[in-house]
Amino acid sequence: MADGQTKAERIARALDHFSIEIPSWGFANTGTRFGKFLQPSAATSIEEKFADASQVNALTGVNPTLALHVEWDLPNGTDDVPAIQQLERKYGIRAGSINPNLFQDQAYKYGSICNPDPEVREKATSHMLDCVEIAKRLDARDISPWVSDGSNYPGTQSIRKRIVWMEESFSRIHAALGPAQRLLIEYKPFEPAFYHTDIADWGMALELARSAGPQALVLVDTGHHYQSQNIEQIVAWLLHLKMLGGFHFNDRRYADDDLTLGSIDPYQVFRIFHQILSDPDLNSLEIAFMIDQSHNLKGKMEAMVQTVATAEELYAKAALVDLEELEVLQQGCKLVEAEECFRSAFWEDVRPMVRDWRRSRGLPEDPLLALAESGYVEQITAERAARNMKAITSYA
Ligand code: PSV
Ligand code: MN
Ligand code: MN
Repeated sequence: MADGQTKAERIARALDHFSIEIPSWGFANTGTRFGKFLQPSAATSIEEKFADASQVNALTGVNPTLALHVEWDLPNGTDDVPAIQQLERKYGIRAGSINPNLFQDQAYKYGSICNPDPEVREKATSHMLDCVEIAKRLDARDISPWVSDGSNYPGTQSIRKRIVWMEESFSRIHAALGPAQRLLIEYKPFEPAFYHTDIADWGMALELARSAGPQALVLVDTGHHYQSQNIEQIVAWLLHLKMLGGFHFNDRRYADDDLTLGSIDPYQVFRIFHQILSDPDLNSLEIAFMIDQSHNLKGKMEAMVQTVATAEELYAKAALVDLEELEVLQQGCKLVEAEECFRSAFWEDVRPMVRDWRRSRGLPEDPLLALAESGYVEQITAERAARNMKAITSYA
């Protein structure tokens, strides 16, 4: 490489600074609007989610935190904080981003912070304020709301008024943040709303973040874009503006499919990582890498480990782009040479070097194989099957 480092050294340096947060909901039974196929080994309690996360981290070493969804994981709000702290100690996993739930309560039928009813807006805002308090007590840095609000038919809602209501709510949340906390605003073009969504794209999220205050940033969920949208360009802009707070990583073929990372388009993830790794301020970037996927059919544990390993491999590939050489080629408009320089890193089979890195850090070199050999999935299947099967019966 132009900087005198071997490929293996480059990869080791990159992976030593790599971590990715796993979502508690990735271990629970999930489905589609057509139904759920329950899994006998799925987690049905917050303790089981911590146990699963701890096992994933033991195999990969790069997942020290667990994203929590407040309604699902702390149904009693701040009262549940001591129980979470106990689980943190017991399983050696810290609480990660705190996710408000603005989409399930019946009160949110016509919106949460965009609801025309001021009482509902207040309820949603006060839920987010509770989330800030939960995050403070858990020493969690990021509060990451996804506002599912929108409308299904033209003319049925005032898009303009709803912008103002969001601004009002987010500035109250921002005012409650501690000095080290951040508000990460996620966008999504459609679903559950099918005509307009109040935060439909990165421009809207960016403006809302700016109007909320300096600790508000944008969260990019890779599944939340229209077909063929250039996500790495959005990432480049947010990096340029210093407004990129984090990612929800998953893959998709059609819409917000929440598939395992890189299963459909690994080159896109590589291109996103390249934007980050080529940022001139790379060493001071604070970008939360998080997974947001749900596995209806793949085993929960296997899917999570597979995604983490894929993320490491794609990050390692992106670390191999020879930035100095690429810059010269770009500057000289050497189109084919520049493209080849760029994608030869993508074609490189980094798996042997990633395995070496894992071994040198005392980790299993093949975490998926190690999971299979550990017997963990069989163990949790035996422990949890009865409860999950009961759920299957009651579901039918
Ligand atoms: C919505 O599609 C989303 O991406 C948000 O991040 C939610 O918090 C998450 O999925 C779980 O439903
Ligand atoms: Mn998401
Ligand atoms: Mn999503």
